[in-house]
Amino acid sequence: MFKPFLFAGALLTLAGSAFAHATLDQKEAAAGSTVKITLRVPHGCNGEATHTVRLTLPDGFYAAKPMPKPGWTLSLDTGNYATPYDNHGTKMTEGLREVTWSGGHLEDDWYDEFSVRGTFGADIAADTVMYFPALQECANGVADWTDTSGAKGVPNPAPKLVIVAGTSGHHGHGGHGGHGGHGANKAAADHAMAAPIKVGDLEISGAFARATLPNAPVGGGFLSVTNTGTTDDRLIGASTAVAGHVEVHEMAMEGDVMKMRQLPDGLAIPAGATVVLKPGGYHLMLMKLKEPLVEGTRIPVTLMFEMAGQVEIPMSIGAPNAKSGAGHTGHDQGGMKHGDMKMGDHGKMKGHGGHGNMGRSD
Ligand SMILES: [Cu+2]
Repeated sequence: MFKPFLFAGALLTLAGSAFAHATLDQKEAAAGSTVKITLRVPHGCNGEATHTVRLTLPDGFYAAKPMPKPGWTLSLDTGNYATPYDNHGTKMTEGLREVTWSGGHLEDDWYDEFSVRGTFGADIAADTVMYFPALQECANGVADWTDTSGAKGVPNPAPKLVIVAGTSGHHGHGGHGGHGGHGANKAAADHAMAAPIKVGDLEISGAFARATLPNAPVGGGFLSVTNTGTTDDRLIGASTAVAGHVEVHEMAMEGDVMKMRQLPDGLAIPAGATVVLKPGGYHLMLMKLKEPLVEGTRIPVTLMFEMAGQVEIPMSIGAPNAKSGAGHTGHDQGGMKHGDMKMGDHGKMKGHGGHGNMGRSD
């Protein structure tokens, strides 16, 4: 399960571009239409058979119903919509957000489809891209299709379709005022905050990083991991295209000196526990940044866990002094933060070069 070569850094995912991607059968859908969307799964996880398929539904895709499949067990996650849906005068505030088909067996060289029917919001602007991030789980690995950046050439693009203008008007839909113009990125970002991303027994939420100045050598990444299982796990590494490499760090006061150091064995995620990476505490250190982290954007970050394997998550870039992600995860993200350190303290930080921009003052 543990694959040391992942630490090469440049390798973001096992599912390289040599493989066909998981995609949607539908290339577009009309705003306001009720349609079936179908995830096409063309291969397994690096040769392994797929036993579980997870499909995350985007904001703007309402009143969804999954299609059961013989041989697979359905499980459903419901939650609040970021933008409530006015269904002919009835305000709908929550619904299906993620569908999991598990316990199946889809060989690497087989093909299958997984469907959900739902309604696209009538007020979604034409040309909005709707992403349906998907994750395949196999005995030892995963194939993730969760990159919603829209960037060309990423190895694991999320399945998507494009909204086209509705053809037959709004069917009497009224009261849509007040939330016009939510673009795909915002909807996806809201959703990334709202729903935890799951890999194995782990649930990851509230991932964010702080915006950096141009030419800043490093940035800090933060998130919460909840281990819902009965087996201890460990965050052993991470990678992202925008950083030369990523380290798992802890930060702690030693006397009156703030020390930051790499955790050579990774960060334990005990069974049943939630471990919070936050400013001033544990964090992902994005080293050798290739470009600045820009507030309001997102970067894909691949996390590697000893037991659960790897998963790619979207990390929202917040303000330079952000204390938590844009969404509310329910966790206390307060407490000591980098901003609590005076700039002068940074000179005393031991164990790293090039961390001068980490603890920019609030
Ligand atoms: Cu650090």
